[in-house]
Amino acid sequence: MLKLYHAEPRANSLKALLCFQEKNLPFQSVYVDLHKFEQHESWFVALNPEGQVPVLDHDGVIITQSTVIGEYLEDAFPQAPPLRPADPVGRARMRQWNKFCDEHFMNYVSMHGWHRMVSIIARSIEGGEFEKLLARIPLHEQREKWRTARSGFSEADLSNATRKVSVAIDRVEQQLAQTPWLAGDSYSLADINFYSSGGMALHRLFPELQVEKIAPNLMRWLERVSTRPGVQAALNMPDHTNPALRTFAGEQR
Ligand SMILES: N[C@@H](CCC(=O)N[C@@H](CS)C(=O)NCC(=O)O)C(=O)O
Repeated sequence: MLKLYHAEPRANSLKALLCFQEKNLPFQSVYVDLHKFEQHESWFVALNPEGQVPVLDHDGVIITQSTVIGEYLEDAFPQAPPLRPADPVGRARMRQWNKFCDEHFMNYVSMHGWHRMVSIIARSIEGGEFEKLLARIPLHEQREKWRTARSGFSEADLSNATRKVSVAIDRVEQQLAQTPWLAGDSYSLADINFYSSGGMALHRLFPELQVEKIAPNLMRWLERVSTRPGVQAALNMPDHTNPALRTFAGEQR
């Protein structure tokens, strides 16, 4: 049996949910409430010592890391619609884009997400309680991120992140001028990764970058991705985000 522990259909949770929906794989959905910090509770840390979603449980075998979950589903269920190019070059291109999304792009979009949304949650918690919650976070980097979300990201870091997002947009635009999908002729895990990591709403999240004007190929790609039935199905999964906190997340829809 396939069981996916995930939060709202956004970012890394969305990436894993999209793979299931695109491959039409039945799975049991287990919602982990990040607003209640369930990801740091001992039962969840026993599943994933990093205290983060998504987590896949396949007949008792635990797989973490959203990009790895996507590749795992490809290997374990080759008969379901493939999300990997058939040829080695296409697969290499797909993995290069995945690396780019995981190691660069996602972090910079995420900083703005944390600045606009998570900081509101962090500041709403009383100081002593906040320190107790921080003490439970297993990853040092994540603990620091929560702390910064409360104190505030610097303008210099935020504008550097915007600059990096702008570089990513140029890179994707150039690729999509040459091929219909990021890794070539077929829709793949690379498209899923870029879309979930923030590509789904760059034009709304960063209006100052004028994405609609400078990246017509990216906008056409976005239309093709977002109207896919698998994508619609994933986006329509329950969203428990407090409506007052949806300024960043809600705009992504
Ligand atoms: N590299 C991990 C990152 C997972 C991650 O950052 N998950 C976020 C949700 S998108 C999370 O659990 N955040 C809550 C926290 O870190 O406290 C992956 O790709 O799965």
